[in-house]
Amino acid sequence: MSLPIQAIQAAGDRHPKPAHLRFQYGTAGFRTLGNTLDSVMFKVGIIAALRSKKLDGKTIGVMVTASHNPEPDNGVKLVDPRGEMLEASWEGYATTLANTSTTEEFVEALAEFVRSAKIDLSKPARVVYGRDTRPSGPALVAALEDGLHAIGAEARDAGVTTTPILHYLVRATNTKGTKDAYGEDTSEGYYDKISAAFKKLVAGKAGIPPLVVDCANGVGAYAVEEFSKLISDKLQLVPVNADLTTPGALNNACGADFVKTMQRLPPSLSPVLKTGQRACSLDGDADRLMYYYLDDRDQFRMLDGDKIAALVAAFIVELVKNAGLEDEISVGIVQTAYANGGSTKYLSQRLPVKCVSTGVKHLHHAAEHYDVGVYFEANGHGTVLFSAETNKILAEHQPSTPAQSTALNHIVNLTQLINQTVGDALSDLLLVEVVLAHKSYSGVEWDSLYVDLPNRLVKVVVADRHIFKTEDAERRLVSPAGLQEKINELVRRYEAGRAFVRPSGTEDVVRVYAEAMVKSQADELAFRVAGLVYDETGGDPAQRPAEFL
Ligand code: G16
Repeated sequence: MSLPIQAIQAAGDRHPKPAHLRFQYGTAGFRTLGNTLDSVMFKVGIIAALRSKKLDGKTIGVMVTASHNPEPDNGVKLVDPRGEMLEASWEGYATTLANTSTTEEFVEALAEFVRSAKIDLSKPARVVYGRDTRPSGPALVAALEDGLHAIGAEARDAGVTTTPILHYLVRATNTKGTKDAYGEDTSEGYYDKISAAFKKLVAGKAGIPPLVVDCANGVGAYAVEEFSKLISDKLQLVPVNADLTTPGALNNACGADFVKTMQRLPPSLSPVLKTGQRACSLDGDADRLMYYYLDDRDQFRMLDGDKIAALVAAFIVELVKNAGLEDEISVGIVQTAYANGGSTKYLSQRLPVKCVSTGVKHLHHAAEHYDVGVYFEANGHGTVLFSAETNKILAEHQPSTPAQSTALNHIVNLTQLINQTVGDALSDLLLVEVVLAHKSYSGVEWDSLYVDLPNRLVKVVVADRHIFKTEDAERRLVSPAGLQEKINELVRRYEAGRAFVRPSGTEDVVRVYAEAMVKSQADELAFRVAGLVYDETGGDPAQRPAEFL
């Protein structure tokens, strides 16, 4: 069987590549201005179908989203059969195919790819796709559908949905009717599975205070509404920033990325949040979660991905011990260079901790090496993975006391509550609420697990971010040559100083992170390093941002 060249050619001509642009499958797929992505979407439809054929007709996911990015951006990423991110080698193929400049070139490159990747075209192609609420979404989905149709894929439209639900659907579809069945392969199945586990875990826990949820004016608002219908007798979710119609509102002065970067309350929450009350922010596709509260002096206190990891890991370790399984199941943590020095110190005194490059795909793979792998990026993106062996132990373990039996049940329910395919803001939110309810913690007790080092994140707009290359889990620059030495020289001048520079994989910027013993010093270090980055790339001195000291 061969490729339907004519159909691809005819449809491809309706989706020409903008001549001057180069696309790259980055940290989380292709991501750039939505109005430039038409050709990419068409090609991704075909690539997704080929990925499915390569994997014997397993269902592949396609999510159209730019997550935390501003509204004019959009993007697309592929989801592999177990709900995990696309295998790394295919990112390169996707980039090559997306950059073919004419339909003829694309068709030729496809034929060559099918040959070299040994794809059996007689296999079926199955794809499920969804999108977030961005206005550019429907047109991009239409281009994707053109690609899927041209290659004859069996496609299922999951509609407007969160990224984690799309990942769930992929895994649930592929495991349906097997011993690894993950749940009903519908959104309802997702909500039912998670809310049922939540209710079991908080059974008997009365008086959980209401939780304010900043939905970033994105698709998470729907998910909050759906969960509310199912769990409001146990936990009242109070949605704010659930405006899905005002142009430009998505992620604007709200959402998880705003909170993490600005380290302050979204202005829209000021009138809503009371002293001591906890609240949280989702991002535009509901895969990140940041918690926070106002302390007794009404100061903003942030509980980020590192704090979530510490809270959750300690809880699981305690349950494992109470279940009598501490000799059989161990818990490990995965972080990135953005993890606060305070959290790394606290966690590594208690558990094995590994540092990997930014991007959930890197964390996910590293976490798979633990019996229970807790991975969170500081930006609130993460989940917990239970290995197959751990699930087997949990299923076979015979508790010898009622207390052991209770702890075992709790762990089993956690495996159902947690969306193990990818970071999921809603599943993580319910997980945090379970732990807080069990520990009788307010934000204050949770926050006091360890003290964060003051830190600062800065974005630098440069002419070409691709000249920045890193090593050692992005903690050291190898290119441009000599820049790392200059950064080291600066860092040495600050007490508890640490800084690193890396190119973003989702925005056209270079990111600078710095921390130090005192906030003003962390800010100063970040801006000094940003100044070095700016100068290094030949930035115009007249345009140099004033704050880059
Ligand atoms: C994506 C990735 C995250 C990553 C973030 C920022 O998040 O899934 O793992 O931390 O981008 O990446 P970068 O610093 O390379 O821009 P999201 O929520 O935007 O999909």
